[in-house]
Amino acid sequence: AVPKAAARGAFILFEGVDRCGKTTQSTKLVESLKAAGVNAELWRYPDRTTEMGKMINAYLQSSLDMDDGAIHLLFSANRWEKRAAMEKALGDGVTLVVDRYSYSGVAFTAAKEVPGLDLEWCKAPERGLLRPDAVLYLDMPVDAAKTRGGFGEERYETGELQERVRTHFRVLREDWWTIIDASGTIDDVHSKCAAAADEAIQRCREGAELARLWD
Ligand code: 2DT
Repeated sequence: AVPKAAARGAFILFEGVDRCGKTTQSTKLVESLKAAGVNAELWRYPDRTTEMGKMINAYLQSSLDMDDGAIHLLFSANRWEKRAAMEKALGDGVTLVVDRYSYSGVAFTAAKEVPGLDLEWCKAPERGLLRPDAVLYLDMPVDAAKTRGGFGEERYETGELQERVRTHFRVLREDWWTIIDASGTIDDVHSKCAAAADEAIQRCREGAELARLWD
């Protein structure tokens, strides 16, 4: 008999405003998936380790200034440079848990309210990138996020900008996203994330195909 092709991994994305718990939850999800025998890896965007990522890092830390359109395209290019590697990993059966992606890219640049850089312009360079199998949107009011130790020192870490980011996430939201109230305990939020992740992994095992943005 012809051996059955191994199932592909699932692309599971965490999105949400700063300090909503994405990093904690994505780390915890990978640990629990691995403990359950799932081949899983944690990826994050921006990926600050590449040459483009180093420029993005310098921009976020304000040691480098850049035009708003140019930095937007650089964030996007930082996803494009990893696209083949993501596709390969998923094809090899690795489930990728990803901390931020194109939706952050669009929501943040659009929040700057620069004339000409509207949502449609921001979405265009993302077209053709892999579409996540699941988006776990950790929902939290900006005021509540702020009380979690306050925002840090990086560019974009102000309440006013984060409010506009949250508004844009609401516009970008699609009905297949999983919206999770991020104000619960770490364990509560985790169990909701784990349930949504299991469901996505199952769909991939059953043959769900990888799609592309913005299908
Ligand atoms: P963290 O590394 O703390 O998540 O912050 N951003 C991110 C963009 O403006 N565009 C993007 O495409 C992405 C992925 C969000 C990274 C900061 O960079 C912003 C916060």
